Amino acid sequence: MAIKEKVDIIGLSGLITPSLDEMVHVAKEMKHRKMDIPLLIGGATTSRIHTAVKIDPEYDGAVVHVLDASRSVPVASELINPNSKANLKSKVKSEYNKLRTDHTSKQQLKNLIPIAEARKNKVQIDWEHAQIHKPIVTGRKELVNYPIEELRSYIDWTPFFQTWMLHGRYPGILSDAKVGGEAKKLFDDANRMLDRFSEEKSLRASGVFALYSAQSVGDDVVVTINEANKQTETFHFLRQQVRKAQNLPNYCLSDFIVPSGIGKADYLGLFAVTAGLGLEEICDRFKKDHDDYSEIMAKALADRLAEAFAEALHHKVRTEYWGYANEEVLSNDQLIKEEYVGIRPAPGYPACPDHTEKQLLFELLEAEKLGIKLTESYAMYPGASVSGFYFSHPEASYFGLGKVAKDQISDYAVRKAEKLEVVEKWLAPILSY
Ligand code: B12
Repeated sequence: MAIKEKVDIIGLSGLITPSLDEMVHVAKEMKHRKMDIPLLIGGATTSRIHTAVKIDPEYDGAVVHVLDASRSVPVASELINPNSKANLKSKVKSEYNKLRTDHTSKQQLKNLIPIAEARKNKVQIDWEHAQIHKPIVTGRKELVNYPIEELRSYIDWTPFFQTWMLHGRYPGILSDAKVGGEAKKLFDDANRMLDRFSEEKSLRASGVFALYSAQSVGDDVVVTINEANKQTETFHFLRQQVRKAQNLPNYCLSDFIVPSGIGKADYLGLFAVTAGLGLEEICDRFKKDHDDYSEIMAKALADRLAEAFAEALHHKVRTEYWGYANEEVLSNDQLIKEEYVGIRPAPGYPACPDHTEKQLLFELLEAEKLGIKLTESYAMYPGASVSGFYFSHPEASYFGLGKVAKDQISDYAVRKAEKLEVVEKWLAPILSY
């Protein structure tokens, strides 16, 4: 297509890790076809270092990582100007070459400890005395066509303005001297569109969650999905391997669930929500009217509602379905700041970067029944969807896994009964070898 249309530049955008591998594939394919069209790389999950180490070596044409869309105009102008194109290409190639060399020497210096040692330094929780709350509702529960009106109060508006490149915190941004006028107009338009979605029932939200009894077995968490026949399934987690300062543990999410030897029952929650049902049809209508503004607005609102739904459902689970925090009283601001007990890490986030764990999550939740699909590269469709786990222990906290070593990944592949190279492919950005 790009060759047929004689395009000047190809741009690739990556939101989640699996897109990174796809970008390497595209670069290889372009080389194979002896193309010379410059390749621009951008999006939340991309980085200069990944572009330099993984993508640039696969393509002889110019490969440029652009951090911010506003930078793409000057870079694109240089790349289409015959006088500056070659210069920029050789400048970036040599910059990336240096980054690759520095990266290799830094990798060798990384201060990682053996996984056996990291496991000994797990989070210490006094399980003997821990109060574990049995959920009021166990098993799987669907929430079909959840009212959008109820989700509105859970919206975190600050990222909404970031989508429109307006920086500042809500609600202050509405009266900001510089961007206040524009922010207010966007906010009013957004609320009018939300009113319309509710009236027409054109945008719909559905979700599902499940609460299962669970125990940790090493770095894994085993859930019993059928108490009668004792059918179990296992979620696999990774442990921090960087050498820690004294008294700081090497975290793993399994540390927040009762270990199997203690003889107590604990619980793990699973969830998937979407607020993107019907969005495609809404966007098609806007496209037909060449109304780009409304199309972007609809997508931005669906993303906000998905996040709001994740927040609202977590709130309901804590206070009603699981009920371990039934006396919780928090303002919306406190909810956004996550000042509640428990966490809801999502596969792909820094504490559990393995997107492939969504496979089992989706199977157990039967999320497809709600209209949420998992693509072959573990992205969710509709895009405005979130899925993850609920941990209830008061000491459960978010953390960044950081880099991990081969000893852990080899063991992880065995636990997942997966080929090492497959595991390495999906976890490429966190491998330190
Ligand atoms: C909003 C958001 C969401 C929304 C919307 C997602 C969507 N449909 O786009 C929701 C809530 C639905 C969501 C869900 C998920 N998310 Co999310 N999300 C974000 C967040 C907070 C902002 C992304 C965003 O839209 N930014 C605004 C846009 C405008 O910025 P941008 O994408 O970076 O693009 C800018 C530049 O990068 C550049 N650019 C982008 N592309 C290109 C291309 C070219 C060629 C050029 C030149 C420039 C360029 O231009 C833009 C403007 O400057 C990021 C964290 C972050 N701060 O980046 C996480 C983030 C992307 N999400 C993440 C994850 C893991 C997920 C989930 C998998 C979690 C889960 N298990 O549910 C799901 C996946 C959803 C799916 N459909 O599969 C991770 C990805 C990590 C990874 N390495 O894989 C991030 C980085 C958070 C984190 N720190 O861990 N997410």
